[in-house]
Amino acid sequence: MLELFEFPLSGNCHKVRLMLSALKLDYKSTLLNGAAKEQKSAEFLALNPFGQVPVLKDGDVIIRDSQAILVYLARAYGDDAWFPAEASQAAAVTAWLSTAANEVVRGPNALRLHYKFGRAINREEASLITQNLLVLLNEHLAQHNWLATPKMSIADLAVYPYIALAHEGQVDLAPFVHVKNWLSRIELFSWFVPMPGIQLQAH
Ligand SMILES: N[C@@H](CCC(=O)N[C@@H](CS)C(=O)NCC(=O)O)C(=O)O
Repeated sequence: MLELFEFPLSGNCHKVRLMLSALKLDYKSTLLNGAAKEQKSAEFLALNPFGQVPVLKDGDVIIRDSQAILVYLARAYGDDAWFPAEASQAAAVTAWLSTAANEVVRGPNALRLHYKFGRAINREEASLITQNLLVLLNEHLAQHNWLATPKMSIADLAVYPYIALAHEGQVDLAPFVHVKNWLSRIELFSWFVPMPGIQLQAH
């Protein structure tokens, strides 16, 4: 059986939970105790030398990094729409996976770590990155239902959690109507699963 090593309050882990649910895959959830730094134990470092969750175990296959896990699940268990094989669409999806690992992490994710968990950050820089990202996302989503391709893909799941959790970093999404509508479209899927902190958009 698939095994997901995770923290309940991690948006990176939530991406994976969404994908597992969308693909109707059973899995064992192994919760790590972040306060006790269980992710830095020798046992866990053997799975991920970076000492971070999420990690997915599928038999002998061990994958670290939420974006990589989405790619793995799409290719191993999903249909082509999740991560298309066609070159330009694969590149478009990958560009948004990079955005999830870069601007989303340095912007809304950093602000949430600061305001919810007390992490020291450069607040001015994180706020600027967040505003730029939201303006860009809003303009893009004014023209497209989904981030990368005509159908929903792993690009949408990779970006979703930390935008949906942005209010925990004191970010107001009210001016970004198209972003809110996109969150709502994702939350309307029957397979959508919530996580603590996510306030569902009004439908
Ligand atoms: N690039 C990684 C980042 C993973 C990450 O930052 N994980 C956090 C939880 S969201 C973590 O494990 N933090 C604990 C630590 O770094 O010790 C991914 O996308 O999975």
